[in-house]
Amino acid sequence: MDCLIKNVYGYQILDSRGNPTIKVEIELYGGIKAYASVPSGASVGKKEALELRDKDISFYLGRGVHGAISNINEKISKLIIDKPVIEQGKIDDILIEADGTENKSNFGANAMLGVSLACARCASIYLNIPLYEYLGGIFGNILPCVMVNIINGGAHADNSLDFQEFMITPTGAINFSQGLRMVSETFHALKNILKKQNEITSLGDEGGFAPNLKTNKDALDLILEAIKKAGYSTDEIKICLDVASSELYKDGKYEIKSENLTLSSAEMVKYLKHLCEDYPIISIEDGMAEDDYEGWRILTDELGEKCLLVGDDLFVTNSKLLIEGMQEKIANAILIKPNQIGTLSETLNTIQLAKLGGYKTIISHRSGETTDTFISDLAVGVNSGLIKTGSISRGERICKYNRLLEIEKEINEKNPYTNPPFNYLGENSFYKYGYKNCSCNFGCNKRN
Ligand code: 2PG
Ligand code: MG
Repeated sequence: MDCLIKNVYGYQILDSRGNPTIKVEIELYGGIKAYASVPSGASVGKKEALELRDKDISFYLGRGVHGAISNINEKISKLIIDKPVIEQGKIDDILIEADGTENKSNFGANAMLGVSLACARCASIYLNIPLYEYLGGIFGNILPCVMVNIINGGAHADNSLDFQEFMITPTGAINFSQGLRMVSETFHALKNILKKQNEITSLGDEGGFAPNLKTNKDALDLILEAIKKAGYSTDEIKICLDVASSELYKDGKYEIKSENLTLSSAEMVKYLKHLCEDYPIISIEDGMAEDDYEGWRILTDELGEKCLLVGDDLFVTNSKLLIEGMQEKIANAILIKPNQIGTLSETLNTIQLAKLGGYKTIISHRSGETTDTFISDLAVGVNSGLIKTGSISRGERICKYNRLLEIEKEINEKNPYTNPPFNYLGENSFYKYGYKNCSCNFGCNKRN
């Protein structure tokens, strides 16, 4: 049968930091071939599924992936050859069962994810439908609102900023492409401001600028200036943070080194609350450390009504941890990174659970990326409403935005009659949750 898997082949490529990662090719008896590549994080949550590395220091400083690749070519291939590629759930179940560990440490989550994603892409080609449609059917048609990282700090840059990501999000945009334009113009305005201040304009791992600013507030002030310079207001563009605070948490305290502060959980919440009062911040990711459940509780009580509180290290795309979080009533949104859990089916399961529990979902890249655009299709397919995939620079980030532009065009062509609501959550919602397709005479060019 044409849809049966004939061959599975894993091989090494490099990610955006120049470290080895995995690309997988799936070939069907019918002749179709498809590929998927696996990203890699720098600030990795303790409970993430295991990324299998060789640890041979003489080869790529221990970051080789030969072991994971031979698991694909010698073990996983035998398990799924001759299986129908359209049975994603069964394929993933086979991988999970044969791996047999809680954290995918046998095959490696990198090996499993490459195979899992390549199968989905192959199935979509076999069925002759776009990947987002394969994932979401005709129901998957909301373009996500972007959270764009324009200043990098923490583990992603060699500068003095404690917070890992300072992002902007175009809440005033009426469709995806207009939003992208707004953040691009702001990114370039920021570059000009930095140049004028003789600050370095070199880029961090995710393509945002990595200036040596004294405090986190200095970064926020610069962003406000850039928004204004680009001709927008803070009604139209808001700020999102990834504090990545597991990295700042030492012996039960949060160390904000740039400001010489050592804070208890309650004090850290106060610090974040003040930032939200002083700046148009609508989303805080990992505001508290992955183990600090009590801190998360205080944070959620204080800011849960006004701000997206996003669990990244806290939930690591793991449905069990998400359920625990829901029971504890902590956070109100989850970052979704497929390589944190290791298969597409488990990723979809966590997304579904989040939606049922009223938690918002943000599909996310990793800091070490490839030019694979799977997450763009995933964001539309599951109507995530939000995506974070780095800055408006560096090819491995831009390709995800460009894929979303393509999808936007395709959806517009298919359903030009659909009435585009401006904000799914009503006028008073504090953030934007995606765009339905928009007929362009409705106002997309309003700002021209
Ligand atoms: C994060 C991610 C992506 P990393 O913390 O959210 O921005 O970084 O891939 O290094 O974990
Ligand atoms: Mg994060």
